[in-house]
Amino acid sequence: MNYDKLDKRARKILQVNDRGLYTVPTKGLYPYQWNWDSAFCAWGIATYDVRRAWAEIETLFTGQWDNGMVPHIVFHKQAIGYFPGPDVWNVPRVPHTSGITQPPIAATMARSVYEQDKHYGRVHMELLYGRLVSWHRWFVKYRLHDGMVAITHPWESGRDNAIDWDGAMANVDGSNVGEYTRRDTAHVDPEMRPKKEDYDRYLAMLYFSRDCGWDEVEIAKNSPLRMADVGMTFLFLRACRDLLHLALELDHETDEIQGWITTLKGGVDRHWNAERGHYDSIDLRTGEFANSLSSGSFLCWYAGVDHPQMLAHYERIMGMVPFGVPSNDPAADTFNPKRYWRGPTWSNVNALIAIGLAEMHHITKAEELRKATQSLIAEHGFFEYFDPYIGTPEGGDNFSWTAAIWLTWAS
Ligand code: 9WN
Repeated sequence: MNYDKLDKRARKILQVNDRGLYTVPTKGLYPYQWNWDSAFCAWGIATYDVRRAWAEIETLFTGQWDNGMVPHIVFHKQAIGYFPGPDVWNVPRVPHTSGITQPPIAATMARSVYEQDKHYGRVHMELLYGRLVSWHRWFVKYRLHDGMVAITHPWESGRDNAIDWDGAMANVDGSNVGEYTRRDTAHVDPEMRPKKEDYDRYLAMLYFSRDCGWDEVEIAKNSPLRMADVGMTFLFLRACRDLLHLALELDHETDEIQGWITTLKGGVDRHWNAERGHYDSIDLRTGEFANSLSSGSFLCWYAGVDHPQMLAHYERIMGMVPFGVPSNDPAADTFNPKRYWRGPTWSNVNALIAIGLAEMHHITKAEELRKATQSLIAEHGFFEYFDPYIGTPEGGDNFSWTAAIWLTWAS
């Protein structure tokens, strides 16, 4: 396998998806700037152009709301092909944005970009730091429940149709959203995307929050779905640790961030589903565990959390599929190797899981996962996700975060 050629191909993908100061996840399917995609892109771009990597993150933060929230999509310019677009979200600000957030990995990725060239990055990091703190404060103020991070919409998790939300989604009424035309299924095989009944509910949740003026207090009380997302808690804990590191580096006060970390560690304990023996999401409307072992649970190591039972689950699951980590447990009856976050393997999640495993001294497992992901991309291309049984590519092609993951970790 010629890796030089693949490095070039990865850069080419990031360049083709470059819209000047931000990168779209892939042409057609996702024509705007997505939050955690951009953070991954910055990490990747920093391997060859640190200046452009800073621009990526800074452009994302042009979408930050006055209350600190960084939205999941920034609609810099009108584009065709995506639904729901800016007209549906109807957020009264410029640039137009969506009204929900996404996994807060920006502090983590900004730290990587900074470490690539500290001399050049110092001023950028100083300027970004306050914005990162205010986003994290927003999470702490509006989204922490017993130290766990709550989502109000599956899109916030970044793992849209994961099985974690099945129980809670069943309680969301999607019957009144009227007619609409999906665009995603025009780009990708509908078998690989969420079902119509999921989309109806996604829209019902969007309309609820929009119609109450994005009032987080009202959303916390009455929105149709509120889940403590195990993946978000782990990623936020990791990001707070990285923010703490940056605070020390820049000589800023650290008490507040240290307090968040302590609170989040308590949340991690709350996520433990003792009956099933793994970290799990919780439906905050009913207080019940989701009883789902999805890839979100395996982000524990990335947050600096180890547990022998999590390792045992990991070994069992990785023994069932040649191309893991599957986004759902292959032993679950909800498992589907094609449908998006209900089975397929995602290279970006693999990178985070493996980096966490290595940091927690599970070096061999981390390296095996890196090699497997490497061959998946080398043999099948820079796709959005892959079939964990046969490795076939799925979803969008020429995918930015897959290219970024190749450059930073997989190659
Ligand atoms: C909704 C862009 C995004 C990713 C998410 C992934 C998918 C969007 C969609 O694409 O979500 O945000 O329309 O399906 O689930 O993780 O950020 O790549």
